[in-house]
Amino acid sequence: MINIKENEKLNVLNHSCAHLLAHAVKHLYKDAKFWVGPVIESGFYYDIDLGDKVLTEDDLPQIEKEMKKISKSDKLIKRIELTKEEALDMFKDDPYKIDLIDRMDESSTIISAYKQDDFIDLCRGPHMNTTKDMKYFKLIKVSGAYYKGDSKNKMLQRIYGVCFETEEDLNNYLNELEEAKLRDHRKIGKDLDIFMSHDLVGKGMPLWLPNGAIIRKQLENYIYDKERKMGYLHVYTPCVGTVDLYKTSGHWDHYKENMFPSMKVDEEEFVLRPMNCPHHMLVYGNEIHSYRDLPIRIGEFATDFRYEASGAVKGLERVRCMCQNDAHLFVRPDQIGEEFKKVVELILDVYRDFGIKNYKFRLSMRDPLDKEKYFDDDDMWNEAENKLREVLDEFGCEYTEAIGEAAFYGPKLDVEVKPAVGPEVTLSTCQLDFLLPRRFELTYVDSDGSKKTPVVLHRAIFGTFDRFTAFILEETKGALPLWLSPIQLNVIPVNNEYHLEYATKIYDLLKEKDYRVQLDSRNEKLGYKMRESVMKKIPYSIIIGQKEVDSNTISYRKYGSEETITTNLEDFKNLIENEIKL
Ligand code: TSB
Ligand code: ZN
Repeated sequence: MINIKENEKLNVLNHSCAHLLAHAVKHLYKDAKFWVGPVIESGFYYDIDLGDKVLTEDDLPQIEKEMKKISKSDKLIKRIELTKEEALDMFKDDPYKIDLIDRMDESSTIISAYKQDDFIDLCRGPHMNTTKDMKYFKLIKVSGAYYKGDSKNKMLQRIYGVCFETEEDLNNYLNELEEAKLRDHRKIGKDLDIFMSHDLVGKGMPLWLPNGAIIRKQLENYIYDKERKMGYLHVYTPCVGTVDLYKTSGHWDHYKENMFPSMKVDEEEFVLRPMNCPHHMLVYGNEIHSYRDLPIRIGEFATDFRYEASGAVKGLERVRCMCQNDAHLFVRPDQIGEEFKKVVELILDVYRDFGIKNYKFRLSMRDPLDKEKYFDDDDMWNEAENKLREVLDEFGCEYTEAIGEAAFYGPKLDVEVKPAVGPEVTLSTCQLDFLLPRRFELTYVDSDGSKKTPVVLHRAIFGTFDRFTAFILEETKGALPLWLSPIQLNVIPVNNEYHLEYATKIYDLLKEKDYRVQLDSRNEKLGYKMRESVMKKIPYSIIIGQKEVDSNTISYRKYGSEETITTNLEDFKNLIENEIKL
C-alpha cells in the first residue's frame, strides 16, 4: 500500500484535506476546537474537541458532504504570515492553538497560517491552491484520542481520512483497504474462534479459545523442538518478581513506565514482570560455570505483562499480557559472533518453514556521541556492532542501520513485518547485552582460573506467541498449513440416514490416528456444510455419500481446490501424513 506521508504530492494534498475536514466540521459544529491534523502513512487525521459530542461512523457522511460542498465552492487557500504576538492574538480564544504557538521556538518570528474562506488554521504548509484541488477523498473512521496522548487529559475526537489525485487512485486504495480488513487477524480470529476479549478480564488481555490454544501449542512444540536440538535448556519461572529484582536489573529505573504498578504481599513488594531476563540471570547464577560450559542457553515460554497505551493495544498483535518465546544465551566475548550467527540462522530457518518472505532486518546501533545513554566502552561497542554486521553480510541479508536506536545495554537486530492494518511491528529480536550480567555479578571461570563476566544475547524468534499468531493468521488469511490448523479434517455425511454410520467409522479411524478431525452430523444440506467448512478454512473436507459407502472409499476436497478426489483411506492418510511433515 502506498505510503502517503512519504509521497511529496500526496502529502501536501492530504494535509490540505485535513484543513478541509476541519473547515467542514467547524461549519457543522460551531464550538469545535482543533488540536493537530497531521499526515500519516495512510492519509491524515485531525484531533478535534467537540465538547461532549462523541462522533460515530454515522456522522462521517454528513461531514463528507460538507467537505464536498466547500471543495466545489473553489475557495482560494491563502498563506498568511504572522508574528508570534499576532498569532497569539488571532487565536486568543482557542486554548489548543495557544498551546501550539507557545511551544513554537522564540526565535522563529514568523508563524504561518492558512485561510480558506471563513476558516483559518495554523500550519507550516505548503498547501494546495484551492479547496477544489481536494476532490477525491474519503473519511475512513473515527476514534477517541487523548489530548497529547495522555490518558489524564481530555478525550478528543480523531477523524481519519485519505485523499488522492484521481478517482481511480482513491477507489484502488479503498479496495486495498477492504481487502486488508478481511485479512485483519482480529476479524479472522473472531471468525475462526481463535481468541476473544472481555471487559471483565481487561484491555489487551485476550483469551485464547480452544482453536487458538491448539495453534499456540503447535507453535510451542515446533520451536521447543528446534531449540532443544540446539542445546537450549528450558525453565519455568514465576511471572512476578520483587521490585528489588527489577532494581538490580535496572528495569525499575529504565522501564518503569512500561510496567504495571507494584503490589504488596506481606513484607514483599511485587511487580508483574515485563521481561524474563532477571529471572534467567538468577538461574545462570545458581551454578558455577567454566569457560568450557559456555554458551549456556536458557529458554522459556514466559508470560509477561506490559503497560501498553490503551489506544495502542490491538488484537493479539499488541497485548498487555503476552507470552514470549524467550531465551537468554550466556556466552564468552569470543563466542558472540558465532552465537549470533546461530540465532540468525534459526530466524531464517523458521521464516522459511512458515513461508514468511516480507520482512526487513534492522540493526539498531548506538550513537557514539551519546555518552549519556550508552555505557562507555567504545571498544566493546565497536567490536559487537561489527560482529553483527559481519554475520548479516555473511548471510547476504539486506538490512538497515538505525543509529541511536540501540538499547542502553547493547546493539540489537530486529525483524520488522507489516501487519494487514497499521504500522510495521517487530517480530523476532536478538539483543546483545554487556550490562545485565555485570549488574547480577555473573561470572564464569576462564582458562587461566580468573573470573570473567559473560555476555548475554536476549533473543525471541517468534517474538511472542501472541504477535506471531496474529501475523501468521494475516499471512495465510486464516488458511493455516495442515500441521497448524486447529481442525484439520471435516467429515461430512451427505445424508445422515444412509451415510452417518460409515462417516462415523471414518471419523473414528482418523481420530484414532490423532488427527484433529470433526464430524459434521447436523441435518443440513451438503452444500451448506461444505460452504461452512470452507469458511472455517478447514484444510480437508471429507465427503461421504452412497458411492463412498458402496466402494469403501472416501472423497475429499482440499481447501482452495474445486476438485473432489475419491481414494481409499490408507492413501488419504499417507497423503496428509506427508503434508504434515514440514
Ligand atoms: C528477547 N528481554 C528481551 C527478550 O529476552 C525482550 O523482552 N525484548 S523485547 O522487549 O523486544 O520483546 C520481545 C518481543 O516481544 C518483541 O520482539 C515483540 O515481537 C514482542 N512484543 C513486545 N511487546 C509486545 C506486545 N505488547 N504484544 C505482543 N508482543 C510484543
Ligand atoms: Zn531478555
